[in-house]
Amino acid sequence: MKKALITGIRGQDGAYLAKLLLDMGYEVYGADRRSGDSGNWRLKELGIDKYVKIEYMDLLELTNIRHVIAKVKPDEVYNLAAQSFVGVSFEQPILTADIDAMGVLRLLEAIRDIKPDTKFYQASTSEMFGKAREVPQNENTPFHPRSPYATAKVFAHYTTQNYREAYNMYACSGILFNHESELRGLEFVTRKITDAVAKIKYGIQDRLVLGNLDSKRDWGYAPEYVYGMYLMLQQEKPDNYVLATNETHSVREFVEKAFLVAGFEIEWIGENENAKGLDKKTGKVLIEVLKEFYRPAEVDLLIGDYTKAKQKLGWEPKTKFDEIVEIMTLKDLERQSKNI
Ligand code: NAP
Ligand code: G4F
Repeated sequence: MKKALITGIRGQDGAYLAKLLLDMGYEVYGADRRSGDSGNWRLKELGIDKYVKIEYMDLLELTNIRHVIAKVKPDEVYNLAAQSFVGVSFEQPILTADIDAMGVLRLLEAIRDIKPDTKFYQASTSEMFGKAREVPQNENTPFHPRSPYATAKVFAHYTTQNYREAYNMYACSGILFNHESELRGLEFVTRKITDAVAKIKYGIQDRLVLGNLDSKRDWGYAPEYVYGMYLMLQQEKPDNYVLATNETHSVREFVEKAFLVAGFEIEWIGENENAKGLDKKTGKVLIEVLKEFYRPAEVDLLIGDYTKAKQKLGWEPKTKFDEIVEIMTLKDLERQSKNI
């Protein structure tokens, strides 16, 4: 039985990856920084909270990481833990760097010292491309990070690559474009939208307040992306891979589609920060824009080229934009109808 240690087990990707590996017969250990039982909702929704072995581990604490690596002796480590919200990284840049950059170095050092044959996956991100130098972006596109989150992730990405080259460790980096699901955190724009649409539908919320409606993302479906992470660790040699859909859509399109799923047609008036979205039938304002939700530096357009993952891993995205919006909105409508 293979042993996997997943950091960030209680996050969106951690939960889906734990389910996938358990289904494959792995013994799954989850690193948890003691966020309490309320943080267990994803593992509960997937029905796996009883099957994951929890180890208390915080990426800020080197001795703690060393103890867990020595105790579990994992075959594979998937490092998904991060301060993963770009917006907050502008408010907490030092904490973000400590977790997302130095935390990875701590983890890699512990593995190198204690169990160097461990296969390691690092959760890199399309945010590293930032003010993108080319469209679409692939594994060789230069980085131009636009947030403290992205600069920390660039450090972690190069550190992972360096441990591969310097110490011959099996260390992979998955450069994943945005991936969403019913288990996405409420702070991210997609789930913020689908949750609000459902609450508006059931009269619990009056309107949805957003930032930049015109930024564009390459949104895929999270369960498919965690399968890509697993595939990366099953190859003969470690490498970097982009996972994406090669399609891009704006926040505005996401809003329109999600409201449509709930039976509202949106009509826009005004531009940029003065934009408003009205219910075409009643004229009621359902969407407003607030400067507060804009970022000091924005990533305007992301679109990924997953050719290498397709050729070398046989990985391809299946669920595309319309279906993702529908799945997420229907799930939030169901949650509101049951008052969950
Ligand atoms: P997420 O839902 O925000 O989960 C992140 C997890 O990291 C949370 O469970 C959190 O624990 C944990 N964590 C935070 N700080 C920690 C610390 N100091 N020590 C230990 N654990 C800590 O993120 P996600 O969407 O699943 O993303 C997984 C990873 O992929 C992240 O590294 C993210 O940056 C990266 N990524 C995500 C996407 C995407 O679109 N989802 C795309 C590219 C890359 P608590 O539960 O205690 O808060
Ligand atoms: O949903 P977001 O917060 O995701 P973002 O910044 O793209 O980051 C996510 O994907 C990355 C992969 O590229 C991950 F590395 C990262 O960990 C995270 O999972 O914002 C998406 C876009 C941004 O351009 C933002 O400015 O939506 C825009 N937006 C507009 N209004 C908003 C809002 N974002 C949020 N969170 N909230 C708003 O009200």
